[in-house]
Amino acid sequence: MIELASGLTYIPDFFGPNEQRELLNDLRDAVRAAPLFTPKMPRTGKPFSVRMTNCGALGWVSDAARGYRYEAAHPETGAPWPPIPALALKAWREAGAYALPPEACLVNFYSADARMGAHQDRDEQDLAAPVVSISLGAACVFRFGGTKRGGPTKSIKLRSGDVLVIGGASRLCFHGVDRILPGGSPLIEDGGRINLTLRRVSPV
Ligand code: MD3
Ligand code: FE
Repeated sequence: MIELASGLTYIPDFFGPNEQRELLNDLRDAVRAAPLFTPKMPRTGKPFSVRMTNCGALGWVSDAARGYRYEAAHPETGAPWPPIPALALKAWREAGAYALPPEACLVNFYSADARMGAHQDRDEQDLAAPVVSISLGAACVFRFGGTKRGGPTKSIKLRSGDVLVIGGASRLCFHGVDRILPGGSPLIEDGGRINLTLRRVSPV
């Protein structure tokens, strides 16, 4: 376990290869039930380069008309989100160590050329709860800074099986994914990357 900043804990290789495969299999089931969609920026409607879906009681969605929000149903099928995979719940319990269970599990799919610009995650009303992030497949360059945009940043490589816990003073830090790195993990055939983030949404 490595404390990258106050409240930002990095746990390399939290999941071994067998658990990574089991989690990936559960995610294939989840995507069958809740197909990937492309979130759009509020107002402009500019598409994200990441495709996504969700598991859990609530899922994060975004479109031009209504912006960022959590919803109980898939934006295209109207169906409830599938359950959060058991191994993701294990990471929440063991690494997140928060008294209440997660309500949302965002599932981001990165193709080799996808990225995520610097942002804060503040659509959740319970900001006392940590966010637990799980990486699968290709490695990426993850960049994080402080709570003000434009301040100093650091970057680390996130690899398949790694877990990050973001809480405390880091909960509102700016962060993003600079790029996906080629040739790391055999887990996902086409060089893609998956990131899961487990979150509490409702106020306590
Ligand atoms: C720091 N995902 O879904 S995971 C996101 O790899 C997101 O897909 C990235 O940023 C990804 O919002 C980074 C690590 C992470 C996740 C949530 C955070 C870092 C965070 C929330 C607050 C602060
Ligand atoms: Fe984020």
